[in-house]
Amino acid sequence: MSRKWWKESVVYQIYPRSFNDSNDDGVGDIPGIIEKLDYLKELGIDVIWLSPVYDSPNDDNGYDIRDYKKVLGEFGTMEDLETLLDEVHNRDMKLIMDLVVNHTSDEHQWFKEAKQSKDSPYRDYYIWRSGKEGKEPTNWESAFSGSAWEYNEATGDYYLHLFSKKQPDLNWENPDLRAEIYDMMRWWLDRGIDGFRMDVINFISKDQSYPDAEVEEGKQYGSGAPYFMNGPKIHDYLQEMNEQVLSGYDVMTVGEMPGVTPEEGALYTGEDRDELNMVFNFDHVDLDSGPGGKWDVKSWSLVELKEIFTRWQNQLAEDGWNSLYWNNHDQPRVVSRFGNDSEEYRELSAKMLATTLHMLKGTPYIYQGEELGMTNVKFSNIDEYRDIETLNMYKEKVEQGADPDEVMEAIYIKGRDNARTPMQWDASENGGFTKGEPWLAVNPNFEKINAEQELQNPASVFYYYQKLIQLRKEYDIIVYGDYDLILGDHKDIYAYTRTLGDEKLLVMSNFSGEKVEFELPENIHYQNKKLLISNYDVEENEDISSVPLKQYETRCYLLK
Ligand code: TEU
Ligand code: CA
Repeated sequence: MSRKWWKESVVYQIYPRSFNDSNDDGVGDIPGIIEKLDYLKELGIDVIWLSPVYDSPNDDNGYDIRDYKKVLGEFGTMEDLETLLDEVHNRDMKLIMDLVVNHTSDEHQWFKEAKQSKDSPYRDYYIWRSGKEGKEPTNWESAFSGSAWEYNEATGDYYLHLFSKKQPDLNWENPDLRAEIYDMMRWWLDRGIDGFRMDVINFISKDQSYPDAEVEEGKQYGSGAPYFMNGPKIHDYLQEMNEQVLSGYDVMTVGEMPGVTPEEGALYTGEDRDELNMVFNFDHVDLDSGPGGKWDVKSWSLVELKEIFTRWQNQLAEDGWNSLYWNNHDQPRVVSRFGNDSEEYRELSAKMLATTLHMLKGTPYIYQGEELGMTNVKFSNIDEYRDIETLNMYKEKVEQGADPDEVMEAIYIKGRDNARTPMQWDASENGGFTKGEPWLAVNPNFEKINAEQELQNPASVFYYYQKLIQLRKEYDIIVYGDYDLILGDHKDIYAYTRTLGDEKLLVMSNFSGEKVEFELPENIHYQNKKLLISNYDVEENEDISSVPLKQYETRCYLLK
């Protein structure tokens, strides 16, 4: 397996709207990010992934781009972005940008022209179909509720939007559109950015026959996913993009891919296939979703979680590379989801989850605030929420007669605004994020959970993440060692080893709030052991053939 800088890196995701507001208008901005680069350097991360900062009407907080080559006024100027890039590079870090090319905003110049007439030169940049018997061309549901098709008066037909109706899908069948996207990518790479995170990039090739979806009884729309996820030409497009753009630069790429399987993941990331470096899969974050989708919340089991990670670890063991994440701007906070956010166990379980993830084989991603153990939020009124997915879903469900309190319960568990409340910098008003009115309220627990307080406490979650990142720099085995699951059937313990040469890492994590006994499998032999990290105090010479693990305890040993 070849050595690569992006395999040895830790990535930190910034959601700019919620990171740091430098001019107190309530919205995070690029100068605000620059102010905090020393904080990120202190944490030790290598790469920053910046969620979209492009010009946008913000129907979906920047994932609806109006102009790919312009910075959103609220966030600053192109000059600010250039300064950011320089300042990141000055600190020996890298910056990757979000590439959102499955769709644009409906306010993008291309779409404004395309929708005017069937003869527009941009018409074929988007996906148009005639209605069927006065209805939409297919019965596909949009990710943000309602039909995935919108009628356009001027042309008398419908355009496809897998997300909001202000996010029309681009037509990748059109070579001119593809050339235009590649051009735009080169334009950014020539400015010195270090790669891309590619939004829903496995959605760009659609089945050209546009079949109807299966629809559950009593429902109007169904999931068109089988006809656009990992579609027929997806590998052709990614290989073309690689050949025309990426191969000319030493950059990293990670493709966000809902519905990707480990087998497909191996194809997307295989070294000789020249597509992408990594993908984000959704298997572990779909674990608590029932058959009705993400809002159909169900309980999860550790055995299943281990199976999912292990499947990905094994499938990409020889060829390909994993990305490792618990959190991003779309997911609830991990400590509330797979840990325990009570006062007693929040920090312990946040550290346990971090260890479990960072010691797996792959490139770890940290989402802003995760390094502080930030939690989910519960706003009592739907008006306090801002996320389009949450708001549309709430409206639709309540109109259909659902109990609003029950809908709120699902939002508390799964809503995207859990991740989007502003960064908690200190205990001052609005957690030090802004002196103005924040665009989304700060989580009221900021007085207890904030960066300033954690930077003063050597036992904080922050310094624990710092140590995990440091260990990766010191021990090759953390990056390149082979993964093996142990105690796979244990319902509370996630344990595994990593092997490189004659060394082994041993990771043991108790996911439960009970004490449990860890029994070391007899086939694991060693002469010396060294404790690399733990979230409780541990006797260095303690015998580990049998370990009474405390609540949410985690340990990582190096065995020789
Ligand atoms: O998300 C794609 C996606 O499929 C989901 O994670 C989505 O956020 C939704 O929650 C499904 O329930 C990406 C971006 O990360 C997301 O923020 C955007 O809203 C979306 O694409 C559209 O660009
Ligand atoms: Ca601002």
